[in-house]
Amino acid sequence: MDLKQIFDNVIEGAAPAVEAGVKQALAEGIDAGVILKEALIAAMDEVGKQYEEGDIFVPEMLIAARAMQAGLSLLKPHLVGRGTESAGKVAIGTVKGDLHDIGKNLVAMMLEGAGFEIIDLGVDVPPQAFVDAVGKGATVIGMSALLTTTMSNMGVTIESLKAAGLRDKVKVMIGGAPVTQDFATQIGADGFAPDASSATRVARELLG
Ligand code: B1M
Repeated sequence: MDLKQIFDNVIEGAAPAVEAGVKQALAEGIDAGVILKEALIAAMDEVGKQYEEGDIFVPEMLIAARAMQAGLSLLKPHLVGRGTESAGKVAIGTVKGDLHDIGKNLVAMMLEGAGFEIIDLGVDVPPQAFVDAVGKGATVIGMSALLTTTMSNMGVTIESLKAAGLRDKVKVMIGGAPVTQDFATQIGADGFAPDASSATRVARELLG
């Protein structure tokens, strides 16, 4: 299976062809992590570039995202391990105003694979919902943001945790394309991860 074909089909938004390609690649023994990185994630990067250059618009971007998700769901069983003992409970969501969820879902999937229990708060998550998750036993709050206009809501959530007297009861990890370690330090987050596999490492480190 040529991974370039899966890459092209994601960009075209051809979900059935992406599914068929991913199935074939897996059957041929190509590593799920390689398919994810070289075909699916690489294609979304290209989609982002084309959008930025005005070659495609939001509908095309959305159709490509759906095709990516179709491929991702086939990879999930291969990426997620079978940990039995919980490594901690992570409440994860995309911050208020932001609807991007592919990266957040990928991070949740990798954390689940590493033995963490996941409370998936979804997208467009208001600060109070993260605060409420601490009451439901979350030991880590994971926030994702893809827009420069929504990343400030991560800081707002941290302030809400402080106001609720819960800041020292939970670790806060953040990530997403515009997020940096400097930004994490600036808003007082405990950890930053640039990608899904380092998110697992960071979550483990945060819980000692
Ligand atoms: Co949007 N979008 N989008 N979009 N979109 C971006 C983010 C953009 C960079 C495109 C561009 O201009 N090049 C741009 C943002 C510019 C900016 O803020 N400076 C943009 C824009 C402008 C918009 C709209 C405003 C467009 C419009 O309506 N005019 C709009 C906003 C809607 C909203 O949220 N309110 C919008 C809408 C959409 C769609 C709905 C069409 C769709 C999302 C579908 C979905 O998610 N279900 C979409 C998409 C697909 C993208 C791009 C093309 C791809 C995002 C993606 O899924 N990447 C994106 C361009 C790009 O990023 N190249 C773009 C793949 C994913 C695996 O990577 O999410 O970065 P990522 O996650 C990584 C890491 O960041 C990290 O790990 C992940 C895996 O390695 N990570 C974490 C993420 N979260 C983490 C959390 C952690 C740790 C690590 O700890 C908790």
